[in-house]
Amino acid sequence: MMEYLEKTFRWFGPDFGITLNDVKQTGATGVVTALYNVPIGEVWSREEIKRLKKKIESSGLKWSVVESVNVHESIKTSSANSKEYIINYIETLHNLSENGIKTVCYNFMPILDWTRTDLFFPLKNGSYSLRYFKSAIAAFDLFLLNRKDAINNYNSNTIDEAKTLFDNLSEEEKGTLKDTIMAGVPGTRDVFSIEEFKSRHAEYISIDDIQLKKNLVNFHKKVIPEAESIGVKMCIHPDDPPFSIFGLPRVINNISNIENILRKVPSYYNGLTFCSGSLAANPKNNLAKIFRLFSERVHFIHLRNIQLEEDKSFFETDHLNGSINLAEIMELIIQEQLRRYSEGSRDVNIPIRSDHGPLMLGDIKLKEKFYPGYSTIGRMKGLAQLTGLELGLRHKICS
Ligand code: CS2
Ligand code: MN
Repeated sequence: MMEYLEKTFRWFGPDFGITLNDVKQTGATGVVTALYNVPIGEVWSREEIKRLKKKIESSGLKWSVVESVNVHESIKTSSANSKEYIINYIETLHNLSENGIKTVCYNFMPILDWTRTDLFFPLKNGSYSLRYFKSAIAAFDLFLLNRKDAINNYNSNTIDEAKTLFDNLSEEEKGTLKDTIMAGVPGTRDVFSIEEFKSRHAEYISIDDIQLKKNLVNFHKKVIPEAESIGVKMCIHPDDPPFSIFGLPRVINNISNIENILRKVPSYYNGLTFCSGSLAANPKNNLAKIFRLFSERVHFIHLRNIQLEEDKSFFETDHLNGSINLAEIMELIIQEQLRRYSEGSRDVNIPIRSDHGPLMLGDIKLKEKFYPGYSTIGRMKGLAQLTGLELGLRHKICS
């Protein structure tokens, strides 16, 4: 079976260090992108989608996946104007579908997208990656955000560690920590101010995991039937990290929560983005088990590796080194492809991308250009490693 995975590369636009023409050299044939200039919640017009699609195609690539059509905070908190935002969301899906773009990734994380405490963490080989260090989160929460209930979210060890860490930071380092944690949505250079974050946080005062799940299922009840009718495969991205931060709820974070939520609106079009790096940050998550359970509804794959440190801390590593056995996951992916192939499915070439990559070699001096985690060479290396892994395993499985 020569049905390879569709290799893709996330592209944030020309201001983020790599051109579409360059993407072709990475080995990717597909582009993962979004209309980053449209404010979250507004409709993506058919014309603007068409324009970007044309640009991608004129470079000899395909717009494979949208990542992300972001969900407006009003939908997540189910506040007064959520209905309008859901209507807008559906209209965007229609406009994408009319342009032939049928796979849409999104997430349901309150306020922040992925969160890290260090965007320039040195690895042993001289490259840099991203780190999430629990005590640094606690230091920010307790001493910069000064969140009222923060003290209840950490044990005394973490609080002591956070205090020592904070006391040793210069004013400049405190600013960097704040800007790192408060980084907004990928593909923008926005950073929340403490005040803005606080006021957004206040919107979640009465929203616990149960309520957030309800709001997500409600979103699915409205959106998935529409997506199904126009053939758009929705695939939710897991929370990163997959546990509560700053007392905020998180619900796409483990097997039972994901199952519970996806089961409420059972549809092929209510799918999952399988992101190894996000899920693995909770060592209780069994990635192979999660993949097996949802494999039929995995419409998009993010592979990257992390090294788990002490409880709830981790840093990102090269794709083939770290706490995750990506060979095991790749084998399951190929088996799922075989199953789809034998059923005559049209979705055998599942789009995959190297999710993040180390900042390395010549990219190090260009670091300001890239969105953190999204430099060119490190992701290209990751994609090449994954492609080799796929080729070797496919040869083994299929011969
Ligand atoms: C990324 C996410 O950290 C990650 O795993 O893939 O930032 C992802 O782009 C979004 O959360 C998807 O909506
Ligand atoms: Mn991901």
